[in-house]
Amino acid sequence: MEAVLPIMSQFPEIETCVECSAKNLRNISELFYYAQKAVLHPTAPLYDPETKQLRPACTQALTRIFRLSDQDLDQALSDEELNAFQKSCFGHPLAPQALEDVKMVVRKNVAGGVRDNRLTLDGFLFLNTLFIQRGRHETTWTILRRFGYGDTLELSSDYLFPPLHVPPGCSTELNHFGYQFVQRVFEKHDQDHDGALSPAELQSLFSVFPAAPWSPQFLCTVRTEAGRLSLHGYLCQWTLVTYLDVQHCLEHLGYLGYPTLCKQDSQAHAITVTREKKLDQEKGQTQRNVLLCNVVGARGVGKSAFLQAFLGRGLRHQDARELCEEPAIYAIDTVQVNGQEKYLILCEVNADSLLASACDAACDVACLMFDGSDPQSFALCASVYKRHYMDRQTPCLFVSSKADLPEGVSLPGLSPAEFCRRHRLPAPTLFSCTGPAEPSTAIFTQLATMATFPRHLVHGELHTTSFWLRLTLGAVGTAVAAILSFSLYRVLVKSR
Ligand SMILES: Nc1nc2c(ncn2[C@@H]2O[C@H](COP(=O)(O)OP(=O)(O)OP(=O)(O)O)[C@@H](O)[C@H]2O)c(=O)[nH]1
Ligand SMILES: [Mg+2]
Repeated sequence: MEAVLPIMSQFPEIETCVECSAKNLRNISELFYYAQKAVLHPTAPLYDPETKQLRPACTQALTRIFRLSDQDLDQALSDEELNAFQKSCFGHPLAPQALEDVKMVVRKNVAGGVRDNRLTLDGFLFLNTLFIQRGRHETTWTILRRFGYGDTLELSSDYLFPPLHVPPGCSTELNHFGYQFVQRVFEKHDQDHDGALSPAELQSLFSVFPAAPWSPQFLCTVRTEAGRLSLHGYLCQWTLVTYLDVQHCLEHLGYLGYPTLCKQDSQAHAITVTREKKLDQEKGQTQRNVLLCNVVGARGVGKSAFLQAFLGRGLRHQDARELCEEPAIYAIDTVQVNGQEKYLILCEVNADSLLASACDAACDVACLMFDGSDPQSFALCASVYKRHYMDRQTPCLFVSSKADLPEGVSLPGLSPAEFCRRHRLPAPTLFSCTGPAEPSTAIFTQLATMATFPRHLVHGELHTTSFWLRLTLGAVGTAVAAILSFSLYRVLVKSR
């Protein structure tokens, strides 16, 4: 042993030295134990033996873990938070005495390690240093791995991108668990409880990400309240990301610690993959809660203005001018369809690009926009319809924009109204973004309804009436069924 000690102090990377003998079977199991430990729970990535401090990457990872575990954001872990942390990492809470002992040790060794009987970040880091110095680095590794860190102390791609199978024709939505989780995160960071996140509060929410997950531009795609992000706008943003880019959504949920904090295998638990669109079309209705509407039209017809109008912003709205330096190509909000809330995503698509390339025109409903004051813009809309939507089952609505301006002189050929009639489409709807009041929302409800019941509205006005009739009958039917079942329930209760 004497011969080894100087070597050990010269080479700090030597973790353990065990004297053993195959002949006498001395320390054989210990040898394997320590060898295994050196491989599974190496000290080197965590701790620098020369400076006797945690390495920066380890401090960074533990700091993020601390922030995620600090539920009320008071920069310290209460007994409750410590227990929840302990439970998610090790499967069981700490005994009350053990909890007190831990705090006592920290109090003795670190000034400011315990504040108001709560463990601070300094205290938390000290505890982990102590584990490692006492050869219990597997404890720190367990914590790190439970929060998704791999051997290089980065969140592993297995953790950030768990497998999620999305067959073609299906879409992705956050489910009840997902919404509940992201709402909890919102409430945690809404420190002044005013129902909105200020830029500073948003910054604090983003602090567990390596970089801000959403560009500042996103405030342009959701409703805002005087430039601030309300819970509603925030949930819309999550819905949009989940729909458009589920891999990013999984990654973001991973950074927020979903699997650990919700005690699930992965954040795929928060996602619902919808059934194939073909099936929806066969059945004439969809179970999806998130619907996509392409807003297609020639340059300058008012597509961006239409998207902003959907978010309650007229042409001269303050937020639109302050937040949207560049127009966003998406807008998302909720719409009531038959008393049920649906998310509707509007996507601005330039008609030229749709005609020039084999660009994907797929959506749940198409809004074909032309400028009512410029009849020439209709031709492009009609071409897009014929090229992309005529043979599909996608419902289409022609919208005549800038209805506040005088109607343009009609050109020879089919008028928009005539075109729609020939193709058994609903008559063009007039729309305007100007005016002192918020733009009308009826058109967005109409688009969402068409997307929800694709087969009914696609064949035009005549069927529209019977469709609304059926909807009404459906609603009456539901009410009758509810009354019947209620009476039945009373009979059952009475007969007991
Ligand atoms: N009077 C009037 N002007 C409108 C209306 N909607 C949009 N505009 C104006 O029309 C112009 C073009 O509007 P945008 O919303 O940028 O049109 P766009 O289709 O997105 O244009 P591109 O993205 O360039 O293809 C702007 O100057 C708007 O102010 C409206 O309802 N009434
Ligand atoms: Mg635009």
